[in-house]
Amino acid sequence: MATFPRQLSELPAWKSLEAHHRAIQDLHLRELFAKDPTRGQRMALEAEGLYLDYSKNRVTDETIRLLVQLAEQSDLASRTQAMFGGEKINLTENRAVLHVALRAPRGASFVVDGVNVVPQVHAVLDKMAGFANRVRSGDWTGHTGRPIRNIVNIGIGGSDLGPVMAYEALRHYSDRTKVFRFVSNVDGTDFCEAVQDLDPSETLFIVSSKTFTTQETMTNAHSARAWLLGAFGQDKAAVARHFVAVSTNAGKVAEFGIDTANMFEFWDWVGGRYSMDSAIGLSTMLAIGPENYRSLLDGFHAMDEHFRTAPAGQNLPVLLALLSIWYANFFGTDSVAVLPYEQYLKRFPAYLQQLTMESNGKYVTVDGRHVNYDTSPVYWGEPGTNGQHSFYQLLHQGTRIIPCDFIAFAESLNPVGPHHDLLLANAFAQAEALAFGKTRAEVESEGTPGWLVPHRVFEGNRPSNMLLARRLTPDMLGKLVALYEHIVFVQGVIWNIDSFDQWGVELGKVLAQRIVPELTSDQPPDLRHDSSTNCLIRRYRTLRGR
Ligand code: G6Q
Repeated sequence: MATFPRQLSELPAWKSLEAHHRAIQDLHLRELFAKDPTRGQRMALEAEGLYLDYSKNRVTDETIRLLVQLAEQSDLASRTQAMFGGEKINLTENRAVLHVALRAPRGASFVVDGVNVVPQVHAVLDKMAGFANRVRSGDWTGHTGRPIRNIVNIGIGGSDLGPVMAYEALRHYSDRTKVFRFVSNVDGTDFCEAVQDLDPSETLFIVSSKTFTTQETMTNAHSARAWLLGAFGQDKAAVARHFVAVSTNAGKVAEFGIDTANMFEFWDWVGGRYSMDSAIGLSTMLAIGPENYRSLLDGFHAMDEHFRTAPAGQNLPVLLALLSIWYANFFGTDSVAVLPYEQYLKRFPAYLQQLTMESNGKYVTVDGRHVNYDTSPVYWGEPGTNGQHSFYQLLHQGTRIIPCDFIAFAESLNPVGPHHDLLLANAFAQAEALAFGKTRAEVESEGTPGWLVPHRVFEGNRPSNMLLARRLTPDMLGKLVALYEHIVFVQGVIWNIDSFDQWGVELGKVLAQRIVPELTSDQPPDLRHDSSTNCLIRRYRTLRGR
């Protein structure tokens, strides 16, 4: 695999964008809309049932033209081909990046090391479906013959955030007779609270871990096993009926005591944060059933195809990635607010935080140089309208510009009274207010006393995207997630970084291991950290009477 000896900031399109930014940075959205009454219709894009209004961005047609040039000069087309072609584009781990194969239809072909992986993908999906149907129908029973009513996913990071988000997002489609819980934190409270009202004889644990060595997950899995065995008089035979695993590591799964017949496999070409549609989605399939799960995968696949084939200027992920780069690298903004006006998407911002920041929070290029430009902004957010009563103050009148992604649906899954029209009115009104603000003249014309006027003026010119779809379905969730996956990919290509490794996470996994014995040893340990860490360890030991 070749490296890419180019300097982003030396590309002609980058230089042109710098000059263009100087020329238009003070243009106000009010002027842009006044000059072009068709802007709202023109600067919109629809693909796969997802409508994007990007007219409230601080861009002109020239900006978009130059950004598309930047994508071209960054070899986006060939890098995209390399990903879909199964090349080892995760350079630092020497791995292919083929989450797109996870949602490929039966009969498609994605090749890794000369092998078409799609049949393996479907073999696992079929095995998952067989298992899910047995659990959902009550045919799979626990140790004492009782059907499973509670499903607890144990996993962390990529083995947790996707499943949690998808369960919450698709709750409307889920089997309401079952209880779903998710345990991730090594803090014992997470596990204890998750199981405190559950009957062990009706509880199934899914231990989800790509490596099956992650400290948090293995600690929680061992506590779960102890909890279960405690209820069954230490009868180890119970484990096989109450534990299944999702992993790439059959050896470790067997060592834990889980029958590998009840292990659902995935592969090293699926990164943790790109794995919610692999077997890591077993809890999602148990919740919504295999057919809805297939529809989720079809949604992902439809967006993959759009991304792979649409020209840059009409390509949703490419355009959104380019706009994010426009703000992060030329306006110097350092965060993006993701604002779903859909309660079911309450965990979507948290999910996106890992996807975006673990992928693109990097300062070294693929060829090992320090970047001389910013990479991923901080992604954060809360569902509307709650955010409006908290941090939107800063979005409207703070000193920083924070580009916003609004996500809304025309139809509610819970149509009750006037709620949905009110919800959507709020989403549209917020985007409008951010863009156009409220001028001094407007505030004065309302009879506002002079001293209060500055406080009530809104400068506006705050950019946002509005994503609007008909309804939150499994298919649409798949499209939305794939949209952001590909946004992250395009950003990474342009920033010339490896979006698929996570050395920062690996560091944390190692560091804590060294301190554990220093906290627990009977004898005072020989501490060789810095004075702050040494002091904290000693104080903890004193507080714990050690
Ligand atoms: C994701 C990261 C990380 C990972 C967790 C859990 O891309 O690699 O968040 O998912 O560390 O790892 P395991 O699935 O191996 O337990």
